[in-house]
Amino acid sequence: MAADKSKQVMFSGIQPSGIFTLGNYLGAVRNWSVMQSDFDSLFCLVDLHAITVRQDPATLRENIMRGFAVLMACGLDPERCTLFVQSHVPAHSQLSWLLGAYAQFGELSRMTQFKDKSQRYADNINAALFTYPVLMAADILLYQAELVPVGIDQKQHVELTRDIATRFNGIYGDTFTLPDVYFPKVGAKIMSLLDPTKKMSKSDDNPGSYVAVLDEPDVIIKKFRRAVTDSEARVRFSPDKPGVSNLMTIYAALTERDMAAIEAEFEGKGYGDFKQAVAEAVVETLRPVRRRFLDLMENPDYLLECCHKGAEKAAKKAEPTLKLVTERIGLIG
Ligand code: AQP
Repeated sequence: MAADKSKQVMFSGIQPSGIFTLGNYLGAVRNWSVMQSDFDSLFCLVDLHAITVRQDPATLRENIMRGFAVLMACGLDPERCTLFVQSHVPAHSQLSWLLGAYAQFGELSRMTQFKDKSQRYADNINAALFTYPVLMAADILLYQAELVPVGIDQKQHVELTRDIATRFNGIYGDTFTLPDVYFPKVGAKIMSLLDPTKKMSKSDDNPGSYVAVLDEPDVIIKKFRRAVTDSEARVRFSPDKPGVSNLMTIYAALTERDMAAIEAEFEGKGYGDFKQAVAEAVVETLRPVRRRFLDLMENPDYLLECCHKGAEKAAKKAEPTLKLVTERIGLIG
């Protein structure tokens, strides 16, 4: 059903929330960039997901363009993958509505992200926040994706996608491919620099808790200097040292060293040297991303052209599944 039959289909998405964090980068976007040519890859800036939290229209517009530029700056190449904005392909919303009839209230109520976000945004627990996972299922199933590379926090949503697809296939016969989730070996859950028991999150009120992909080098160095560690003053990977272990994870993901090698490298050295080394590795990784981003933002016409071409490609790939689903359900064409 996918357009390019010679390769497996891979799909993933990210919200245009203004800031992309080092967590988004290591948990998701960097791997998308590395894997894009090995698959028939689709990557989507999920603006319809972003409106489940109240957005200022002018800021949202700007964040969508900036988000698209950051994805390209991180290495997503519109010639090698299908890179697009979710709302430009109406089939996502159409399939989401149809799939809503095959998702149960009980299973949606159990989604951790819904529980977290309805606490955080208690004055705006809207229906779309609740049905967010159904739209995510539509995003994935629309392209018959076999692989969904995400951070660990999205595992539950991919499992629900499989449950919805299995239910639909059980009623109407084979319609959807069941997607597998893919996590990076290191970096699937980067923790907050200030509270390493919490996920690094762009909506954290304290910007010191996250590194943004576009942070300036001196800001990054300062944030790592202030990162929470412990009083043992020994670089060691252990569950009872969440702060140090998180920094080691970041360093491991960027330098491709294992934990034993990192422990050996910093044997007898204090946390000051260690934090400096981690910060420098992050700065050097993000420096070219920032440079490419600034270049791309100089050329909004080119960005828009890439957006529209990506949407055209995605819409073509989406068409057969939407047609099949409407037929299976019994709607007339
Ligand atoms: N801390 C993280 N470590 C590893 N992976 C992460 N991801 C997010 N945070 C981390 C992965 O990034 C991809 C895109 O995420 P998203 O923008 O759709 O939203 P999110 O998961 O809700 O990310 P945030 O930063 O935590 O946003 P807010 O603060 O708005 O809730 C996903 O693959 C995600 O797993």
